[in-house]
Amino acid sequence: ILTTETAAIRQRLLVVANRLPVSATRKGEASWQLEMSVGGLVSALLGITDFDTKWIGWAGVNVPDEIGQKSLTEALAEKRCIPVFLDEDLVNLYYNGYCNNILWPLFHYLGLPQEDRLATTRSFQSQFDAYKKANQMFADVVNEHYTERDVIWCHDYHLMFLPKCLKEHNNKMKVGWFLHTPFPSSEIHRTLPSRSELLKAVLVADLVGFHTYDYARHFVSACTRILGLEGTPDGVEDQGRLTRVAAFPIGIDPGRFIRAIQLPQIKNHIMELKERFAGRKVMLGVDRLDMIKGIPQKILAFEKFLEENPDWHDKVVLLQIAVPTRTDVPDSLIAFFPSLLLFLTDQKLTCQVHEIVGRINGRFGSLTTVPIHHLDRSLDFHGLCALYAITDVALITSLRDGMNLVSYEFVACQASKKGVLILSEFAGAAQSLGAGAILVNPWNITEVASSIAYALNMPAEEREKRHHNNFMHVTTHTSQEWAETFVSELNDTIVEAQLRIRQ
Ligand code: ADQ
Repeated sequence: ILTTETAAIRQRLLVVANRLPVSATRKGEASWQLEMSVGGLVSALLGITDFDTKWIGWAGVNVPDEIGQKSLTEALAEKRCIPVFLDEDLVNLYYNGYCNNILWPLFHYLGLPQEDRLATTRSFQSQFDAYKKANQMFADVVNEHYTERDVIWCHDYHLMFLPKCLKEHNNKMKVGWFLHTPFPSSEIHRTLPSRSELLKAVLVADLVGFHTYDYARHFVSACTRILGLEGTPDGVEDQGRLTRVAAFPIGIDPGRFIRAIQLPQIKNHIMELKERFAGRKVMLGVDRLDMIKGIPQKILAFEKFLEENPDWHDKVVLLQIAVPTRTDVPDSLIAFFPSLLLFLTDQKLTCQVHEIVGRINGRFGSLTTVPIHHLDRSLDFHGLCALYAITDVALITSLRDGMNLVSYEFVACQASKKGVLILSEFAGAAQSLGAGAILVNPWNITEVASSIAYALNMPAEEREKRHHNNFMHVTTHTSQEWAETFVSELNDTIVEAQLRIRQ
């Protein structure tokens, strides 16, 4: 019944994510500047047009006063966004603390912070309490805007408590939860002090989704081993109630990139870049500046390649674009939670990368050229497309990555050049682009260096074949299809559950 209804009307979709797709900057008491944010989730959801979509999330800014909150709510309404207002202390404990200091590294296999035991217990508990409180605040905003027949799609590790908060308020809500990061092996997840509470809160959702089958399998194992529940081919069962667990690999909106590189102004930009790097092969890395993206390891591998291949000096350039996205961890928080020092903050990572790049450019550069151009900033969409289009070899060496959309974007822009993709085997994308990419272990610098040599020397025929495989995948597994599949599976799951109850 539900599926017939949803086919007839454009279903309202409430997308709930920690961050809204726009960032707000205050320009006056009641005036705001809104800018699109950079990130994988935003890129993927931009492609969704089949639903009547509203976003609920934090606008990335502290707004303590009523005038500010009212004016920002109005400004965001025009972008179909609804803000959740979190105060500074809560953001520190919930976002910088529990989300980015505990869950993010743990889910990417970097483990828990190893600090003084007493401090861990104290800071861990306050961060976890803040996490639950923040999730409840997101739920309160959803409850305020919810109408019957809406579908609620909760996103990512920031909101693992949200399904529980929502269903406690209204058990009839249709709630799906999707994780954009890897879900680690149950042996890693079981080290988390709040391991059971988090799993139970997620299991309240009707549908739980991951990028790959492996992540889904790890989640089901965690539920069976830690909670003692039963894993079935469809998901996890608890006293007759099934939570459906499945893989929904994300994609991009390929048409947006394919159309962009045909635009006259981008074609001009492509010509300029080609002239600028004439006589040299271009290698490209585009990442958010984050430990998990393996930027230092990538640059060290490039250095090894230069060391071992003197013929390539002056004939190849690596362009590494790294946008800092989490620069707001304040010193006061670091003083309070020494654990933060054990993970390189963005600033420390930037310094480390600058130091390595400086050393390599000093070692292999000349008066006229350097082998690495490293930019710590975001590029606009057109600039990014032009760079993708002129690239001979894309180098993506994430130490772990839920999926990695940069690899997809690169492939979409390579219709004429048919460049090579070197891709970490620890990125979810390795499972979808494995047939076309050269897969590498990013920790093995010698292997990455020899893959660079292989990619640069690859015969045209092999390049074209590999590109064709990748291009077919990227253009048929789109973000639109990803969202439609998830939401229709969520609708079907609920219909099936209702039928089971009636029987
Ligand atoms: P991210 O970790 O943000 O996403 P990714 O999937 O690569 O990683 O997406 C990054 C996005 O930001 C891309 O659309 C890219 O174009 C853009 N971007 C990155 N650097 C940029 C720069 N310097 N300038 C401009 N744009 C830049 C998380 C998970 C991923 C998962 C996505 C989606 O960590 O594994 O693929 O969500 O689920």
